[in-house]
Amino acid sequence: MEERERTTKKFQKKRLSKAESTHYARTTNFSKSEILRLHSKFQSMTKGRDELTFGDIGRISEVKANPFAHRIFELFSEDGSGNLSFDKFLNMMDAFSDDTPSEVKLVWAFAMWDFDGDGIIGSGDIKHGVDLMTHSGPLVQPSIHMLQRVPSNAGLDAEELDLIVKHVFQEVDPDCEGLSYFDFRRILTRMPDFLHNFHISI
Ligand SMILES: [Ca+2]
Repeated sequence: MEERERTTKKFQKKRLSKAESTHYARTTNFSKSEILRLHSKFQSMTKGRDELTFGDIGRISEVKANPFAHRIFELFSEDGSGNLSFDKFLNMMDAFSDDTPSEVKLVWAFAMWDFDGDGIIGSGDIKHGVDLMTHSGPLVQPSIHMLQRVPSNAGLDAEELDLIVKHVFQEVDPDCEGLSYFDFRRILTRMPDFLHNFHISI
């Protein structure tokens, strides 16, 4: 018997009630059967615990390849810890599903880049994002034009990082006031690939 099957057998999977699956089907883009499948998957990954941690999922290759994966977990968790209850896990999967309107994805993409949560994407946020992108896996989130040319795993030093952030701002925000949600939306709507790549499949 495979190791994974043995582990899965150690706990009893709970089933969602009809009322719960109906509620989730109403509040997300998923059908009831997709919700049941995601619930079963959630329980397999947490081995029956109430919360999914990044450690439970971080080994999945698509997640591993996304430099923003941990940031996304933080964003969707209730307390910013990165641990997700089933509700929050479903919210995350919903935001990244192909049926979710671009406008909703843009709101989440903006929140993802606004690391300090002040409602503006400033140079500190860009720096943080570029740092993540260049120190983790391959680039899977093409972003502002300049960032697309940053080689993955470049391991930039502080000076190089500052230079890239400066270039990004010359391109998108010459006044250096930081990007509001509307600035961000204007830039990204010129880049249809960005939102096309804004998905997670598990
Ligand atoms: Ca910010």
